[in-house]
Amino acid sequence: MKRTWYKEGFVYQIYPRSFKDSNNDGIGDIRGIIEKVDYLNDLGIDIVWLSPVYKSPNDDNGYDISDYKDIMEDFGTLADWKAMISAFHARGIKLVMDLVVNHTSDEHPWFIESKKNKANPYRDYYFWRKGRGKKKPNNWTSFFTGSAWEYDKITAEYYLHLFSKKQPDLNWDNPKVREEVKGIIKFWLDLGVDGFRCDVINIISKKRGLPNGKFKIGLIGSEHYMNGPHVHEYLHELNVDVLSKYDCFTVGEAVFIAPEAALKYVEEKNQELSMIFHFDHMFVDNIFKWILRPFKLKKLKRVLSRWQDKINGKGWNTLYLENHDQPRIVSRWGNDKEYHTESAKMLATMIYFQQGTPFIYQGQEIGMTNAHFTELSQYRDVETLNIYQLGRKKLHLTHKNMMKRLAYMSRDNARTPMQWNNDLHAGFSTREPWIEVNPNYNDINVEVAKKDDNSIYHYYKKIISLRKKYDIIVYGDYLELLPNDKNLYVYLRSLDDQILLVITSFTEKQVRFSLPKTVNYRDALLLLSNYEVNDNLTQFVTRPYEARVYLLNK
Ligand code: TEU
Ligand code: CA
Repeated sequence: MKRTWYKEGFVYQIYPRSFKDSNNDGIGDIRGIIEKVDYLNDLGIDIVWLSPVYKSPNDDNGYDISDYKDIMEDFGTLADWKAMISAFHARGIKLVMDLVVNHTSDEHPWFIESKKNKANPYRDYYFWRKGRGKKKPNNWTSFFTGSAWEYDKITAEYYLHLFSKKQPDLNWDNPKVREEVKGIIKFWLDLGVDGFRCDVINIISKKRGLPNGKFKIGLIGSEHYMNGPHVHEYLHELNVDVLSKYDCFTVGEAVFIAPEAALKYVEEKNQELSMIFHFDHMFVDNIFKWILRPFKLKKLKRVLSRWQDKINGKGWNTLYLENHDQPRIVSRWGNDKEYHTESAKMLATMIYFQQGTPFIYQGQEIGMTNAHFTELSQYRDVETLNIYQLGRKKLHLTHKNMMKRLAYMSRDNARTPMQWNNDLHAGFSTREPWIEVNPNYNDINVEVAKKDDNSIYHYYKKIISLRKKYDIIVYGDYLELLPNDKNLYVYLRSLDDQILLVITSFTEKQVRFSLPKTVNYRDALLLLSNYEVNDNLTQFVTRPYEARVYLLNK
């Protein structure tokens, strides 16, 4: 395994709209991030992944880009951005930008041109097709519900959009499109960025002819673009032509992918991506996100162990529990009431001692919870609002039923403003923010957390520092123990003559833990725990959501 900084670094994701508002217009911005650079440095993180800050009409909060080489007015200017990257670099923090190139905004000049007429030189930057009589060009559906085709009367044709209708898909088979993307990547690398998080990158290549999808439910047509026919060629081309010339890394967001397929992207010899985000563990408590099912620890363990086992030694994993598209983990698999602190710490322990680059999402380090919104009008997210309409109008589900699903899964759960202190609007802004602040900000905020030695914040800080101190946490091999236990997740990492033992309990019930006889060691050191520990590690009874990490010497 090649050793390198992006495997060793701890990544912090910033969702700029909700991080810190510097000019009090209710929207987070780049100057706000600059105010918090020392906060991030103090936490110990090494890399920042910044969600999109490019010019955008904000149909999907910046994931609909109208100018890839400039900054959204709400967020500031390119000069502000330059000041921000300098502030990061001055503290040794790297910056990763979000690269959203499966689609542009419909307000991007390329799309505006391509709409004009069929002969326009930009026409072929997108997928324009005639209808089949009165019907759409094919039966594909969008990630955000409804048909993936939108009719445009100027040329009486439809264009493809796998996300909202303001996010037309780019045609990567057109070499000019690939050259444009290379230009964008080069532009930011030359300004000093250290890498990219590549949005929905495994769906950029669509099957020629755009045939109808076989399955009639779910994301119809997806078999024709998930890990599509030329995706590996195109990513290899970007890598060889641009990325490989810089000291940078890429993390690709890959939807609905198995580890075997993931390896093709991340095996070092293939020269495509450095690592990917998969979603397998995010589907443990739901099917297609909106059909909820009970969380089962055994399922989670099976999924995570499979990813560890298949990628280990060949590629590199990512470790995450939250991002701007997922609900808050402590509300999801923990207990955000009686055991808020214990369960948030346990979940962090469970994931961040595995092999892979760790990513935390803003607010996760203080245990921010779901928003618990009760009115539809409190939601802002385009996906959330669309799914509500689909549930009500097409499936005839009750308002109450839909609100329950949203309260659990909506992306807005992660998008409420960062909770900095006890001031009005949690110190995020002095003005009413674009989305409501979680009312629990008086108890859960950075200022309170910093003062409390037992806080989730200090626990995260400890995890981050341990990872810097012990190579085994970064590079050790993974081995799961007790796979049939319904309550405990226990695993080992091993490197040379050391073993790391991670024990986590997913229940408030007491569970008897016994270390399997196969684990032999001479001495043990407790590196981390979410309770005080006075007993022996070979056998003990767990407390609610208990977590322990031991370093064993063979
Ligand atoms: O997300 C793609 C994706 O598949 C999902 O996680 C998405 O958020 C949705 O919940 C599917 O049900 C990426 C971005 O992370 C997301 O914010 C964007 O909305 C999307 O791509 C389009 O750019
Ligand atoms: Ca602002």
